[in-house]
Amino acid sequence: MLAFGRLERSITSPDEHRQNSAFCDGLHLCLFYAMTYDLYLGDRAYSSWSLRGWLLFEKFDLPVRSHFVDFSDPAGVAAQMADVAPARTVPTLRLDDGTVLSESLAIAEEVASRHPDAGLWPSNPSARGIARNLTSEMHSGFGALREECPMNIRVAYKDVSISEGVSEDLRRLEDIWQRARVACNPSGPWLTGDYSIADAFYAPVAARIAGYGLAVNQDARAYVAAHLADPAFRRWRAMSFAKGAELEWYKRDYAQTEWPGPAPIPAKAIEDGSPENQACPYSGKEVTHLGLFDGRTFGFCNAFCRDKTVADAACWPAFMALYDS
Ligand SMILES: N[C@@H](CCC(=O)N[C@@H](CS)C(=O)NCC(=O)O)C(=O)O
Repeated sequence: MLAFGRLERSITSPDEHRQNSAFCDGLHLCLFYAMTYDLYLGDRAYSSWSLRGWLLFEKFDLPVRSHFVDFSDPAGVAAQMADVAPARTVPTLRLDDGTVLSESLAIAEEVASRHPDAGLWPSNPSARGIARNLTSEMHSGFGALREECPMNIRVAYKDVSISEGVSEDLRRLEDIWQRARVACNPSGPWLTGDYSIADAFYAPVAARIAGYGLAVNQDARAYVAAHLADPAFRRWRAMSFAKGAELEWYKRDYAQTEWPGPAPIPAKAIEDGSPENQACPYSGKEVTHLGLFDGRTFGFCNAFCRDKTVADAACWPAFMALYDS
């Protein structure tokens, strides 16, 4: 388990992405909350396990109410999760009957069992076995990579020197990813066919390879690039810029470079201007915060909505529908 220099406080409100979505009106909101799961997550910039947990719901369009633990609070993670004891790490999932799951693998398996038609595991038995094996190996392995290159999804470093252990982890990743693709012959970029739990589990690995500029073979680079271009991954990363403290523990002294993912639409927050829209593209509420996107002004209902869009506008369908209209 990771130790943090400064630790966290209590649970925050439901995930803003969902909060600002079409779910958030009157009766729909009540129905949505009555049938959903509670997912406890950590800081988006740093919590690689939280990214996995969140992707399970985001990629497969499953209803969830997210609660964010604050990594910067001195009280610590476990103290903030008192209402889901004995869980003390993120992600943690509370089922509608109150059952608490605090291991990512158990969360993935249970959610897949409860939503058999959602496609969390491949339907082909061989591909499913390979996906399960890849997922299990990620859950228990790659210790050197995880230890030496903690996820810090906001930055990209260059000229990073790595240990023999990290190098061995990278060679192992190249090997198992390539074997999976040879065995499953996927038509797209993912390991075993359509995006599955296995890919969600390797998304933070891709973030580490990208963020630390780690050298991997061409096939592995293509797989990493697919994660960086994935709209759901981009939304998580965009939200990491909109909320969350900068934590010393994750900082490294390496020189920084451009994030190797798709370049965002040039954008910045602004104070004054005449927006093209009167209603926030996410909530439909009145516009109070402004952003400038490639010279055009758009408005949002709060700073989080604005800042996540400024960070990477193209990954937000509701905003792009407005931008392209
Ligand atoms: N085995 C857990 C690991 C989860 C984990 O270590 N999460 C980290 C954040 S990425 C955490 O909550 N750390 C809190 C702490 O160390 O106090 C899982 O499968 O999800």
